[in-house]
Amino acid sequence: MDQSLAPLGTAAEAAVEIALTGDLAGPARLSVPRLRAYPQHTARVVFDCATSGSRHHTFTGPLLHDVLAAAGPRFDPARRKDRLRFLIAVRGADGHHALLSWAEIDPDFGRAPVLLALTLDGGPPPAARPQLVLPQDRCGARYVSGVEAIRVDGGYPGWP
Ligand SMILES: Nc1nc2c(c(=O)[nH]1)N[C@H]1C(S)=C(S)[C@@H](COP(=O)(O)O)O[C@H]1N2
Ligand SMILES: [Mo]
Repeated sequence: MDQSLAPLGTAAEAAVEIALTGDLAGPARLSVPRLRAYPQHTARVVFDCATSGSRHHTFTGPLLHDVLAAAGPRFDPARRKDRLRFLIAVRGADGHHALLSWAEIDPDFGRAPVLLALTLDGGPPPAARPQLVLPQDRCGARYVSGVEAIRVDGGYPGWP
């Protein structure tokens, strides 16, 4: 069975892009073939939904950290303290959005193996778009599906 988000090379797959913006050397539109070119990881997760209870799923996809690091966040990679200001906002097509800190997914800090999943239980995720997967979360609310945009921010608004 084809494990990709939508059959390779189809118009449906080609139409799926994530806008990646913010304090990055290379703001980009991420296509599914580009996301598939990163090492693919598997996460078997259990999360609790306030309305539907306990959910068990298997997701595969690239690490969010690999994808964002490749876009060149504007910090000095050699200085760990420089990364601590950075926030990551992930938005779904329905407007649902969640924040992560850079440190949460950074291998030198929280090391959370967060995925931008391309498959859910062997098929496509909802809306045939990537889904954010946070194995460290007990609750499912940050598992943003239908990911449409990711913004990386290196400044805390209102702070000098
Ligand atoms: N885009 C989007 N993603 C979303 C949500 C949503 O409302 N919109 N709900 C979240 C919540 S509350 C849960 S528990 C998980 C799993 O939802 P499901 O059980 O309906 O699949 O999806 C999350 N992802
Ligand atoms: Mo939920």
